[in-house]
Amino acid sequence: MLQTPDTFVRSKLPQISKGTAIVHVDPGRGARFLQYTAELECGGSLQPIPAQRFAYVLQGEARVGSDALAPGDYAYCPTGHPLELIATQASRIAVIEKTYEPLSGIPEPTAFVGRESNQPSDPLNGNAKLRVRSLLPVDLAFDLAVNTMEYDPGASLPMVEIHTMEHGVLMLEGGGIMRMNDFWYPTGAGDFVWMAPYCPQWFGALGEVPAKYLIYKNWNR
Ligand code: UGY
Ligand code: MN
Repeated sequence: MLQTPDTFVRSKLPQISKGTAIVHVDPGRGARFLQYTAELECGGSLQPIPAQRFAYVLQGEARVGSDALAPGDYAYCPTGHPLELIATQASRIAVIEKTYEPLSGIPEPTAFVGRESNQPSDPLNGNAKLRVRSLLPVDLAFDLAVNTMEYDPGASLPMVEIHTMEHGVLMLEGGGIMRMNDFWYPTGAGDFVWMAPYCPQWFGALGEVPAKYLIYKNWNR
């Protein structure tokens, strides 16, 4: 599924105070997670939920506990954790919420905040023109992965992938061509893409500036 900003509809969610959500995908569509963009007023917040949450600041500024979050900063909260994310300016936040799948003998991860620019930028399969940053630790306790992928113009995935993981993909910068099944879609900053498990997929960057997306997948289970 490709959603472009001209089709976005704002709605209310109980976990958002003083703000609205652009719900991108949820179980009603067949996804096993919820992804939305929260548009918060100054003072608006994301309230605790009975699921784990990953929140990445797209625009504005927010606070989680005593930590200030700027664009590119993010917070992870395990199920029901009482931490709120509070917007200290009008802000746009990319949010992923997922029911945690426990693993016997391994405790659920604890809450933390991170900064994308502090994470190593690794070439994918040795290709320095396609760089991946893992925003969550390599740890079996996490049942999800959230990465950013940055493609120099002309760079592309080395193969058409088919895999058990599903994806939520938020285009952050630049653009290119996204292949899903036998369709080839022009995609650019602001677009959202959901790929079901086993959806054949490929991306190649076009244009003058690098293309970058935030990508979720179920992981480690
Ligand atoms: O992590 C991934 O599966 C990633 N390479 N998929 C994608 O970019 N469509
Ligand atoms: Mn993939």
